[in-house]
Amino acid sequence: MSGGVGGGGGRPGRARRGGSTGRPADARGAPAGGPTGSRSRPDARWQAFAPGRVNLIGEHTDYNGLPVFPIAIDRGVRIDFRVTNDGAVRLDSPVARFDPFAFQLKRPIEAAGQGDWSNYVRAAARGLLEHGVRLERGIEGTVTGDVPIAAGLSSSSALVVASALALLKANGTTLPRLELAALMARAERFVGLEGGGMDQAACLHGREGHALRIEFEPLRVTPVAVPEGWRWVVASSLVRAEKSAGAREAYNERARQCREALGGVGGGGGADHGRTRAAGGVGARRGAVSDSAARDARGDATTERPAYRDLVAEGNLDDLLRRARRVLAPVLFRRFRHVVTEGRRVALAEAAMRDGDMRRFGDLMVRSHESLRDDYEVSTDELDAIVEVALGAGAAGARLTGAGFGGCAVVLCDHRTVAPVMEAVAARFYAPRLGRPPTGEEMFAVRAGGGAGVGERGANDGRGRVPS
Ligand code: NG1
Repeated sequence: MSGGVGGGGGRPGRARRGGSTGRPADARGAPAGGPTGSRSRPDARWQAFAPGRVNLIGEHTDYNGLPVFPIAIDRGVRIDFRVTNDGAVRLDSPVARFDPFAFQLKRPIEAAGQGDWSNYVRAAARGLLEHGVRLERGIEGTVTGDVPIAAGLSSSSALVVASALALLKANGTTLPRLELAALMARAERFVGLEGGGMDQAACLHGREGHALRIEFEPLRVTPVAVPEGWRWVVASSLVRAEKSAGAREAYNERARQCREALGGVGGGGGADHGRTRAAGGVGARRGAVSDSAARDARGDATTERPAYRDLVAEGNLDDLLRRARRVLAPVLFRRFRHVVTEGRRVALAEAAMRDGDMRRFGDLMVRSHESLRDDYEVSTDELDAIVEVALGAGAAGARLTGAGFGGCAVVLCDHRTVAPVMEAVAARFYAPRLGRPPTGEEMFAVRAGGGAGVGERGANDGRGRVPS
């Protein structure tokens, strides 16, 4: 998100990991803003916290109705707030480029300009109101956080979810987590991204020490214990993946191409899908085929066409791909191949994690990256370089995480390889580009953390979680 919140000086009582500056970071990972811990909100009785996430495998599958396999991370977005009785939402941020804003819950909520961070809060409020939640009271407070922005770590959904939890608390009401996750996935589309439902579900269902298999239509979340000794490292490519701006079109184009490819393969096999028009371009039949996740997220009318899930479940993947190659233009075929093989890899990766087989899991991460690079075309030279250096230094697996187009890579190591891998990436990727070692905002180890919550500020347990 460009409009997310960066930095925050750490949550109260929470120790920062070594290497962190302890100050907020902008999307390039450089320290930004002031010493935000000093912006106290003595009148803020409440605190909402929502974590970012790192997707371990299952990329660009959620909006195609196929599973994903992320962890919620031990970094997130926090809103310290008090309740207002006039229905106003007034929020600020210690980060200079995020201007304070205000809007009224009792009037129609319009979008602010493209890239404006308030849109994520407006999206949450609109989503709740359209769902029939009565929001009589507003919130006034300060947003802080330590998820790097526009990095594919879902700072945007963390802000959406934290805002929703704050508004629900202010109005003395709650929603079941699954319902809220599906609702916020729809709501976040207000910013113009045809996204799936992974981020909001991961944020709300995070569990310490667990990865999350998330399935769609209906939304389901299954925690899977991360084996002892598995270590995750996140490394920024130093390139922003601005989903509220530049990367949005490329992302939405992929979603359109997937729908068109599905129409070609599922729609009887004889059609000339994409062969006579620019793939995913002006001629793409947007909305003509609605896959299950998109239906789930958008609440669209149902369609008789099979979903990706049905095609993958039909059985032999090679047969399916042979059929797809016959009927699809090359670009659409590659998009299709990524989606269906990635769906298969998620199932295999979950089995590898349950077996404690790091090598197998790592191999699947590498195959996922190759597919995202070659078939889905969302990687960058920088992401490829991080993956190559990490693997060369002994990592079990590495891949881009999130939508791509910049953002971060995630690397799987064991306790012995984590230090040499981080040293190699620092020396061979960051040093030539930055002329200095990376900060703890550019490369850091993450753990699978707990889910979002809201409660009294004093109830924070020191690890950023508050009771829901
Ligand atoms: P990032 O760019 O990592 O926040 C986006 C989508 C996800 C998913 C991934 C690609 C939103 C809010 N996020 O995530 O749903 O599609 O790309 O796997 O739409």
